[in-house]
Amino acid sequence: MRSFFFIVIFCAVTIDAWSDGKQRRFKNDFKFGVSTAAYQVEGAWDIDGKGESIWDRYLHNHPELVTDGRNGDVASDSYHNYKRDVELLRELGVDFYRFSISWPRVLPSGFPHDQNEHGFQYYDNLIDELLHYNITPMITLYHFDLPQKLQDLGGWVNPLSIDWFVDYARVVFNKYAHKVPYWITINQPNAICVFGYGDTILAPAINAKGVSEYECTKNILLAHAKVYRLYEKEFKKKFKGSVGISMSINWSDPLNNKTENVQAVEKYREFDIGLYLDPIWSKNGDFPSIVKKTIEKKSKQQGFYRSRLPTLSHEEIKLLKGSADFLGINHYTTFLIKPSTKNIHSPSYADDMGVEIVFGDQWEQSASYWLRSAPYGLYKMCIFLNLRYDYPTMFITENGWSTKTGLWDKSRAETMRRYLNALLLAIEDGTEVKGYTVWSLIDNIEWNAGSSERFGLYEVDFESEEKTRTARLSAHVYKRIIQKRIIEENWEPKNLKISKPKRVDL
Ligand code: PNW
Repeated sequence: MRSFFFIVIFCAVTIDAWSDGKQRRFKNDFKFGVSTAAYQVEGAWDIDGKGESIWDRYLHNHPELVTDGRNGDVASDSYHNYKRDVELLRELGVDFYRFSISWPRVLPSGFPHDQNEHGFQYYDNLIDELLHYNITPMITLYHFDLPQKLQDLGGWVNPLSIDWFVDYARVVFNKYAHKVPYWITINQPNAICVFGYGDTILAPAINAKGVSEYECTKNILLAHAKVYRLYEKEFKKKFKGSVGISMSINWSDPLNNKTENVQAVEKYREFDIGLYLDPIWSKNGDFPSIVKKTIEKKSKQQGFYRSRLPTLSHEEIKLLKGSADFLGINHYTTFLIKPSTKNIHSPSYADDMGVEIVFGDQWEQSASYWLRSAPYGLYKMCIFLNLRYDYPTMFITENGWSTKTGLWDKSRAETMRRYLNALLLAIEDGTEVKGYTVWSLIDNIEWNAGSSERFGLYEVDFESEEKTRTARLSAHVYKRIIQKRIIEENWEPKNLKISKPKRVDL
């Protein structure tokens, strides 16, 4: 009896304070998957006719920027290991695999006149291997790796990029629309434009602050919408697939309840979420009016002759509105927001927002400086999106956790459970979410962080010739969740050959 009480009390404290301990279940049609991206896993950067991407160029020119010096030249070598990757997917029992196509691997110069059959062969093989084992492919058309040749022409700030992307998408749809039911046009437009054009955090590291972020945003959203309309018009009837876009949406809360912080977070959400989602999901379309007003006013004060935020024409608003079958959400963490006190570069996106991000030090920290575990944020984000966009159909296209090396990744397993619990609560409260995707299947090249931050359910031994993959604890836990469709708080696999370190290795 005593031990029974002990167990009850123990369970109650291990469940999050905001949860009620009730057992919830993922419905049978809820889909589980894992994700990777071409540059981060494929390697083979110049093999079999692949063209140079902006990430090849950027990290070759700046090896000093990569934390541990490991770039994507070889990465996890999925180009040669795709069969092993599919074995892992089978072992996990996932319903789908989200991966991206490297544009310069299939169209080395970016344009459709010059198609690389060897490049397509790789994706033919991967897709056929997946289908053979009943794993559904979910393809991201663009995950950060623009052909360098197109960057030489201005990349996403050139309005012609809209046509370039539509032409590329047409080539890929022609090849694979009959085999692939889920399409994501672009991964994280906000990250591409803010970090790649307005900063040096991502390639192409243009750092043209205050102007290029917004030009890029307009073009990339229109590129997405035109590809959506292309599929809708020419492929949808026949193949019945869905096309969405993946946005980076973390939750944000005020640092504390001071009015200034509450106002700051409201502004932050308009810039961080509204700017990218309103044109597609809001009733009236277009960019949020607060964002339009703020940038217009600031631009005038700064001596610009027009707003740095480009306008959307009536036709463009129409094209964008409703241009997605689902909202892909890459959700990792929660940020705390306060008005900015630092002197920041003006003009810039950060200056337009006028807020500062604080990383909540009450939450467990991953191996990435920006990533802390705050699962309640996933719940709050879902409710916010439901209210603002009237219960959009969603897919969690990324959620994950970073550690250092080591197979005993208790922090990843635990974080995954807690985020999935939060998702179950959000579903119970009406969220229309079709599936959940772990980032990532395997360790890979975490952009500038190289291999110093590991996101894989499977560890990759980058030193080994064959880039050996080994299941971590979290792989076993995810497999069990997929099998049982419930979260068991303290479940651990029996007879696991992973030796537990004395200290949990974060
Ligand atoms: C995503 N943040 O990027 C990308 O889609 C992946 O390629 C990447 O490997 C993964 O997340 C892990 O970083 C993000 O600061 C990068 O909140 C940073 C943030 C979110 C997403």
